[in-house]
Amino acid sequence: EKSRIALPVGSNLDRFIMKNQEAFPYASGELSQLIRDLAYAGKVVNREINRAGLADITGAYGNENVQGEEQQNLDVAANIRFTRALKKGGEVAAIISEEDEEIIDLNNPRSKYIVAIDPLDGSSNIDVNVSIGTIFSVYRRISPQGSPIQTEDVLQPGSAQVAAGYILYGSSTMFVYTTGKGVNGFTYEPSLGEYILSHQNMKMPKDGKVYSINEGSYYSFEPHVRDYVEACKKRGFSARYIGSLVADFHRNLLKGGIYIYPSTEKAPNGKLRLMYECNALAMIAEQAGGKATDGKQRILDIQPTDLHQRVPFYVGSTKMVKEATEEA
Ligand code: P6P
Repeated sequence: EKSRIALPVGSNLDRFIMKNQEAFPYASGELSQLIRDLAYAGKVVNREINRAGLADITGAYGNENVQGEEQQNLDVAANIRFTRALKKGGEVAAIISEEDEEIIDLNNPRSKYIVAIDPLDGSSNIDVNVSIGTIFSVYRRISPQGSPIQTEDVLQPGSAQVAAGYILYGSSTMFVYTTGKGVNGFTYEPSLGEYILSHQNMKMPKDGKVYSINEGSYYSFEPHVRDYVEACKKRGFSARYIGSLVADFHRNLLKGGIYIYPSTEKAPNGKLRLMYECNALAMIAEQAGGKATDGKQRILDIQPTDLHQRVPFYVGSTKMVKEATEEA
């Protein structure tokens, strides 16, 4: 559906949010403020990432996160920045994060929103100066405002998202998000401290010639995945796998392509997390005309059972996702 917002490219995120809010008559401004709070935290994290090489805060933190992964300093710093910004912003009641085993209750009982976030995905790439990203989903809480947070508030299917997006800390830093009326991309201009509207009403090509998958696990893929990889090679498609989900996803969104993290022997449910990686990118993909499944069902239809559950992830150009999964 064509984005309702028509602003000249070059407009900034604040003005876009304001116009977007006008487009939602019932909007009372809390979601707009929440998006601003995320965008602000993204500016702070962007600055810390750009200094990481010098400030010697990249080296492994010595702790492990709930995933058992070495926690990089920046992982921890980013989680603190986003949590603090959302708490101070006052619009979010609770957060689930890749970096925290349990639900983070922000003690904002009057707030009506829940955020699921991967503060810094691909953090193992920090030390080698490869692009990394923040991924976020926003839900409306189900239990009454003022009451304690319930599991039902945080384990909602992706189809219940009221907003989703990512920040890509790449050759330039971009803020890309949707509130269900199309996808819009903003490029950060550090000298102004502003996100400038650079990609209005983004659409993912229906087909593509780029496939992103870790072929190092080829022999532990399911047969239909091996068959699809072979088909891509026979057609001379380009293999592009950055090892950083947001970077691969963003390129495929712009140019067409498919990203696959399938079930493997080591990771029978794949590696990526439903709540704070797959759901957000699945909403962005669908809003841009693409597709996202776990190989059998629409990602956004999956009823979560655990904060940190993994799902196989096929996301990108509709024609490619259909062909790569078991759909005819
Ligand atoms: P592998 C990074 O750790 C990440 O979560 C994604 O950003 C990336 O696409 C994937 O995992 C890489 O995983 O197993 O291929 O190294």
